[in-house]
Amino acid sequence: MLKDRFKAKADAAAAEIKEILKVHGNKVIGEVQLSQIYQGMRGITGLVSETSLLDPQEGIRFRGYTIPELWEKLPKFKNGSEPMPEGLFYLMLIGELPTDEDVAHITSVWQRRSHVPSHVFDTLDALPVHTHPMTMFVIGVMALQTESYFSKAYAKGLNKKDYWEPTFDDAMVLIARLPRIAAYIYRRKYKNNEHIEPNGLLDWSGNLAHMLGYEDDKFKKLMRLYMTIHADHEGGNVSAHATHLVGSALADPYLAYAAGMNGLAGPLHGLANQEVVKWIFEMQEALGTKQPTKEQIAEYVKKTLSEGKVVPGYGHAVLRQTDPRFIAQMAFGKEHMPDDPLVNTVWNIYEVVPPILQSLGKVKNPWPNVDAHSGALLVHFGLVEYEFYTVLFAVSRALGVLTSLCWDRALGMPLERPKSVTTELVKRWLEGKEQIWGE
Ligand code: NMX
Ligand code: MLT
Repeated sequence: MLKDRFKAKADAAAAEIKEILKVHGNKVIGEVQLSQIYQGMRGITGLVSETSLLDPQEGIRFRGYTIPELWEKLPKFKNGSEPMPEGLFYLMLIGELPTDEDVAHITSVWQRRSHVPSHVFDTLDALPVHTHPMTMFVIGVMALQTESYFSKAYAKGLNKKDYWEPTFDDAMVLIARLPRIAAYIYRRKYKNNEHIEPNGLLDWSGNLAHMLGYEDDKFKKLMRLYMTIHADHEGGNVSAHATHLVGSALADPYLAYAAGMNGLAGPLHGLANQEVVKWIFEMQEALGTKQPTKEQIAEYVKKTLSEGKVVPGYGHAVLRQTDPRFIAQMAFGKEHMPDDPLVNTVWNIYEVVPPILQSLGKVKNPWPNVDAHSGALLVHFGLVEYEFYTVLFAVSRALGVLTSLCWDRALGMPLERPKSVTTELVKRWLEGKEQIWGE
């Protein structure tokens, strides 16, 4: 059973970590500079997240595998070339590549557990239709929190050693139900409230595409790609970190995941995927053309910067190269829609923006991130409602942050509570009048 396999892996890892800490617990990792505590804690190693690791040059590795390696090694969708996010979930949870049977098992568990209780739809129906889809999404997740095994078990009295088990059960159920909630929001807001019943025979991503109303096999393929590449980006990104932080107070997985997704809804994080397409549409409008030249794009980028705005989809807090997730989407575009005008505009922007950002002399990474590309692929299939895009990111991100929460609970990770200081204390410390704790 998947649960037993996870528990065996987690017990072995916990014993190993205990031994590492016993012998090496006092070893110092890096040093913290004053500027770092004022500037977003950039570069401070302060978290453990087992599911993936980000290399600034190379990009993300999931349990040691790069995105191209995942394409080669994860089980593929039947008769297709694309791996299934179910396989990545298994890899992040267990730490080993799954077999076809492992993936089929997860698909079938998620199919069986996908029923969303009607009060969740009633809650969504009570919201004004102009509510942003990400706000609807986290409210939908919160309405579903009534189902939490963890909160019920904790209320009854739960031994610390057993925290992981209802967390695992919550993660499986929540992930299984998210496509239905996402699709309900989409159909309610954009498709006259005309809903599409789930198809219990489809895989997790295929069913999401189906319930959204996109039956093209290529769109389903895109959803499998999309759900795989957005799943995780080590532990320090806002959505993963917020989920971990809130989960560390033993908030149940619904509460913790919703907290993370509130962070994902920020324009410097996941909402950047909507901002990219909005920005391109505004550029097209301003220039009166669907296919601006590179010169026109360059002028528009400079105008954006002169207004004190960021160029959405570019830059990263850790990455220092083109995001391999951008490259994976570019490859999809080259294979399936090489002549699409919007996709070609995204590629022209990729040529134009980095030298301009570099010329500012302050942007640490002038290269595109995952969000620079994703919207254009969705527009190609007719999914033009860009405010919805971050909801798709959120469905995928559940795979990473919830497997991490299972690990947090199985390893007995404690309450997260770093020390903060005041500027008054910093000033006294600089004058040598006061010590800062931990020096
Ligand atoms: N356009 C204009 N200016 C930028 C950009 C950009 N794309 N990226 C960084 N800068 C500026 C940044 O605002 C800062 O300016 P100032 O000193 O005046 O405050 C300066 O360059 C240094 O910032 P960095 O250290 O390079 O970047 P930081 O780690 O602070 O922030 C991001 C990282 C991702 C928040 C930033 O690059 C950004 O705002 N990008 C655009 C939004 C975006 O695409 N976010 C999505 C990230 C991926 N995701 O899905 O989460
Ligand atoms: C992510 O996928 O979470 C983003 O690239 C942001 C990050 O890693 O900080």
